[in-house]
Amino acid sequence: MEKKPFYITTPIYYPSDKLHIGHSYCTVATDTMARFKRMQGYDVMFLTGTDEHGQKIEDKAKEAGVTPQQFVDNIVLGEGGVLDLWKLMNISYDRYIRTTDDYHGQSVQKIFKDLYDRGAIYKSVYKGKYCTPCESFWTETQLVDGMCPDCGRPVIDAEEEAYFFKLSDYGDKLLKFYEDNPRFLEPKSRLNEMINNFIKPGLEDLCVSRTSFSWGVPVSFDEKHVVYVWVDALSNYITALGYGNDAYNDYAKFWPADVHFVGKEIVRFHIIIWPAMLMALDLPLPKRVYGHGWLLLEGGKMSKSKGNVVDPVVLCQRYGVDAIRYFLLREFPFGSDGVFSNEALINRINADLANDLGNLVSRTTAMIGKYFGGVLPAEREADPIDDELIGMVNGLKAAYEAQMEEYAFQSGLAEVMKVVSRSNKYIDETAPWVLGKDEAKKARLASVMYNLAEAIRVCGILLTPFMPDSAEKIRQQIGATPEQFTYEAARYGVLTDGFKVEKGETLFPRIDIAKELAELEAAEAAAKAAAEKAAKKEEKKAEKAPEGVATLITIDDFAKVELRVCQVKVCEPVPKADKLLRLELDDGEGTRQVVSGIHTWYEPQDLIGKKVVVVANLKPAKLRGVESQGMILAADAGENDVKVLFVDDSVPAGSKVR
Ligand code: ME8
Repeated sequence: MEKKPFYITTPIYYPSDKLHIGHSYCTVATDTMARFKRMQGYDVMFLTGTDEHGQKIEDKAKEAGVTPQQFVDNIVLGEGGVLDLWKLMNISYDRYIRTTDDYHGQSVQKIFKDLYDRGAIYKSVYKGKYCTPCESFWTETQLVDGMCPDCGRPVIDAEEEAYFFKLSDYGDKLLKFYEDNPRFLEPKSRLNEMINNFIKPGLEDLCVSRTSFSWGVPVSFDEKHVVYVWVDALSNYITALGYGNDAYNDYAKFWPADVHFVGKEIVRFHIIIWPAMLMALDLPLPKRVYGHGWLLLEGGKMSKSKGNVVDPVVLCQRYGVDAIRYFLLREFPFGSDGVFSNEALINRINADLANDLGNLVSRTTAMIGKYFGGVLPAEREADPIDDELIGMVNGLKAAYEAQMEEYAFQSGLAEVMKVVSRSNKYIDETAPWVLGKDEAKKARLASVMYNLAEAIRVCGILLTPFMPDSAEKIRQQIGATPEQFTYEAARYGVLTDGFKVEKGETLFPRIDIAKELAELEAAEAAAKAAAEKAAKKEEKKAEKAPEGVATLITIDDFAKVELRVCQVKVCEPVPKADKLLRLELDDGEGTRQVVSGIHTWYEPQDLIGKKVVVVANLKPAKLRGVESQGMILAADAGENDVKVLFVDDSVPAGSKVR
């Protein structure tokens, strides 16, 4: 029978910085779901990738002194880059798309042209607010305290000729679609927020092209425009299947997607803009969008700019990939935010993996080794005490599946761990060490061991999507064949006589929490000290700059500074500020007020009537509440001495200094 297709995606990441554990969260979840669906027998397409265009990347590349392509290549393909991280974390994607891939660019051009030809895109003038880091346009009303509602950073005014997508046409259509498809967005709670904040106030047409930078897909019929990054990025979900290109031929099979997993802050793009684009193109809409929560760190979202990144590579090296994968999906409900801490991580590893699961496997394999040389005899003796455990083992798959179908990873794992705990309790109840002393109880002991082996096997199968490597080790230790370790085999009674148990390495070593936290703290302090040292070095370099190591500027840079001769008319100390003088200057055009920190070296009478040089186009600033409209030039004349540059009296006030 032909397998049913299942198409699942992660957001495509901005390769503007190294990925942090927050990014790994969604990818691990998607990977786990993809593995679960494969295990269920679906033909899975798991897509991930990188969103490589936009002003932010262009700016960062410039800062780094490389081309944008080199910049993204380095972060995606370079050592320790995105692909290395996904390999380390055992991410089994079927396809990786880079928006800089040629085929994707061609498709985006076609999609844009198609939307234009259908009248869904038109040319006009853009006026509004733009958040550069988020690459998002906002209307005045969408700003929160004048700042970007997504990231809280300042926005800039923008005005330029641009193409617009008629998003305003889609409000009612989207509302109807949500109503007809109540499970389109999950968790449901996010839908009201979207409707109330974005759709009810009225959707505005969306600016979908830029001319202020060039790092993007050019609009094919108007090449000075590049396609807005979100139109470029969202299209990846179909271009990666071959829509509008010959690179792949999977569109008919996999579209519409079964689910897009996305972080909660980009739900808006996925349930408003993306469906509207698809409606305009007359294409089917994805079946579901799941908006997961954020991993927070000390109350704030993780991000490099906030300086609180947790490096997934370090975590995987310290605790093992599977322990990290398990923790991420067991600790936090997928739809809600969760606070990440090293302490919670270590506690979870110790409690669930080392104590419960690891112990169960090692105790059981050790006992089967000790009492039966690794192979159970055929003769068994059941007891009513076994029934509860056997019942739980038999019911586990259905309970787990019900949770997994809802993307409730945490609850799916909880079901498995219930059986693990029950098995440990079963060992205490049956006391195999007592049975082992009595030759007449061998058949009973064999039965107890068989039940434990079965519980471990079934749990191991269901843990496979979460911890693929550890599950495989469990399979080998318990002596199950690959056929006895399939999803179909996740029920009691599959192990047949003669299976051979091998006690293997400890699956999850216990972590000494006090020692580990101290080590982490020391490592963190060392990293902080190193960062401070590097910053100081930079500062020193900057301080030294005027003495000759200066950054070279061009004559055009210098021409931007307006230096003017001014005559001091009034001069007096600024109250409650020992070092400041307030001066009124004749600058040739009128009076200008300047505040200067030279009181240590000059009294007002030393200055009145004198002519000085002033930086006249400096942005006004307030010093102790007094506005200063410029800066008087002075020289550092010694260790602690400053001399104002006076100008010959024959030079008229207002003369330009060049
Ligand atoms: O948004 N916890 O890319 P991105 C949980 N290029 N998830 C987190 C997180 C955290 N601390 N930090 C980031 C983009 N994420 C776009 C997507 S899709 C067509 C384009 C998640 O690299 C975030 O919520 O900024 C988002 O879903 C994903 O990482 C990628 O973020």
